[in-house]
Amino acid sequence: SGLRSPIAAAAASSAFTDANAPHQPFVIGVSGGTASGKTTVCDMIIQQLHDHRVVLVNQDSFYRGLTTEELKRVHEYNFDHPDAFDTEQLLDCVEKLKSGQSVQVPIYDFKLHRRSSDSFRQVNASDVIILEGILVFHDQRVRNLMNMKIFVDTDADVRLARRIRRDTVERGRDVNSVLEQYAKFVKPAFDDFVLPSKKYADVIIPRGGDNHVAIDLIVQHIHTKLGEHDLCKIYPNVYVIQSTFQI
Ligand code: UZR
Ligand code: MG
Repeated sequence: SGLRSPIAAAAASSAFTDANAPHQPFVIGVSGGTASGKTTVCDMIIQQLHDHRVVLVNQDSFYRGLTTEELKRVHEYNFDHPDAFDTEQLLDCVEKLKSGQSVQVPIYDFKLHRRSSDSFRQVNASDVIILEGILVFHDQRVRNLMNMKIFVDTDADVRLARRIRRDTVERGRDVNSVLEQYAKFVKPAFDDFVLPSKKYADVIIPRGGDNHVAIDLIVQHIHTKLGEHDLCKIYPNVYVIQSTFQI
């Protein structure tokens, strides 16, 4: 019968390992101050990863709905504090996605400050999971699920200008209330919680979505990582066998 080729041997021995089990998705965390360009960076990464299944999970989806009492004093509510999010639920969702299960992500309404009571967004298992939000690096357990952490670093004046435009146009606010909220909550929370979490980043992108070179580099890296995954999946023992066979 003769010697089998290393590849055939690898394929045969893979029957004893779980070669058909899907590899774990690659989890990317994208953080940065409000209106820094996080969503734009994520969209650009997703566009360039068109040959892979990518899902985007936004930390905003995990805002706790406000109680009627809190709604009466919405101007005193701190949406930029880590406690404004249901981090346990976020953790649970990302853990499930990482293990290949699909999840139901809540739908949050920025105008009503409430969660939709009857509808969810179904998110399916995929190759890449991108977790985006101002405080996704805050909780160590969430951080530990990430294979790569990106911090989008944009000047505060640029962010404030964008924030004003976005909140008035898309989220139904008036300029004065946006500025008031910024001074009272957004800026202090950035200094206390967001900026200190920058130290956990693997990559810091200056100028956000304008930085095409940084995004190209990141996408190349993800492609390399996913490629390694795929090779291990098809030939889980190929490295061992290559070293024992004389070709
Ligand atoms: P991004 N936010 C609201 O303005 N209203 C809500 O009901 C929930 C959140 C804001 C929040 C934070 N804070 O600065 C921003 N305030 O959404 C985060 N004030 O969103 O990462 O897209 O900037
Ligand atoms: Mg955004």
